[in-house]
Amino acid sequence: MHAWPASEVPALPGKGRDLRIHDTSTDGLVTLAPGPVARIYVCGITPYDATHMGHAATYNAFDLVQRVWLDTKRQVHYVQNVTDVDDPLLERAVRDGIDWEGLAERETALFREDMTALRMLPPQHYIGAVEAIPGIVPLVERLRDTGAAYELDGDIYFSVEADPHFGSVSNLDAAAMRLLSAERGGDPDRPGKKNPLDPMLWMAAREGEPSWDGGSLGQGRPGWHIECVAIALDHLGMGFDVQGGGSDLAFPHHEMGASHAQTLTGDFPMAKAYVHAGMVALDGEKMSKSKGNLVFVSQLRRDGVDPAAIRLALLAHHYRADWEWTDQVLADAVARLGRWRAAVSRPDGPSAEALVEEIREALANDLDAPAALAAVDRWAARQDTDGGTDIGAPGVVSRAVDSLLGVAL
Ligand code: 5CA
Ligand code: ZN
Repeated sequence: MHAWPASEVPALPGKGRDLRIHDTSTDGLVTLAPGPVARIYVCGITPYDATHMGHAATYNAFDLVQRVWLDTKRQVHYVQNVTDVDDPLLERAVRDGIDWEGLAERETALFREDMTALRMLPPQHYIGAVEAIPGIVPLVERLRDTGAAYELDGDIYFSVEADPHFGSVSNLDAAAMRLLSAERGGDPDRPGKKNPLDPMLWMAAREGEPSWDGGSLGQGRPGWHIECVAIALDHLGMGFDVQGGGSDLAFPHHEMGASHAQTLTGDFPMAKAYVHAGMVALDGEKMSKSKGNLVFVSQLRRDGVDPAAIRLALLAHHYRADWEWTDQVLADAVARLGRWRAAVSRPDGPSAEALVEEIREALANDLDAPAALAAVDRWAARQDTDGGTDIGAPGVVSRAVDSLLGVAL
């Protein structure tokens, strides 16, 4: 699949700091020191509805990761998937009486437009589940042939017991895992499974549903976790720097994915850090397509909201926090954007050298975007009160805010 156009990332004077970020698997901060090319996999959308503020907040977090790396003069190798065939997508297509492929194409196109408007850096490889099937089949065959997977009425399940490290991403106990598995796409109550948590790798063709040739697996379609693993291993290999997504993906998705990859390769760990963004809520409940309590990026854009203000609204919350979208959040962001634009449109201001370092420091410290915004606020306020005569300063601030925060002033 094609991704979306990249906005330019201006180079800044000096060099950024190495990123210290929270890793779910150790529940602590790790300092990542990638090689010249940092490797990141971020789980993409299931395209059955438009991009909402929760998605945007999660992609914003991983956009910041890349901006910090680019500022350390590294290249970034970024891979993202599109879950363009899965139960929720097929169910929505049936509900609305439309073709599932058309639905996926339409919503993926809208996602690209939203990401472009928000100046999110595009992945170098943007891969759909359907186009990944030829790579998925041999992996499932290998798991089955080595005894790490088994068949149940034509479906193939992964045996979580095959991975000695199973549980090391989320560190949950079996009861919590079972609950989350039932909530998030698993089938712990299906009779005949070796372990209730075992996830499906290949689903045999169902009446009225799309299916593909799976070689010795038979006609069917891939499970969710193996989709991301096949794409990540193909384009990044093992031991990549960051596996990213919202906190609802820690279990089962990232736990199972890591187990698939570790069992396939005999290598551990799949990723150096498992990074999870908090959940954005609306009216007291997690924003989700299944509940329908949504604020869409595209709707705000249609209403004339500047995408830079949307981005500032996201940045005003720490990526790990759970937070609530309200009209006030947006109004505050619009006001801040106005103050910043007025400040950088003046010919001079207080020196910006210290400010650039403050933004760098804040982001390197577990992506503390709110602290970075506060530093820019202080610079703008100082320009109001004390003036300042540094001719280049507004330009430096504008470039730093663009480069490190993805906000075009
Ligand atoms: N296609 C899979 C990943 S392989 C999937 O989870 N798709 S999704 O469309 O449901 O979500 C896309 C990303 O947005 C995931 O990282 C998910 O954790 C995140 N996300 C979904 N809802 C929210 C929310 N309310 N707040 C923050 N992030 C969210
Ligand atoms: Zn995924």
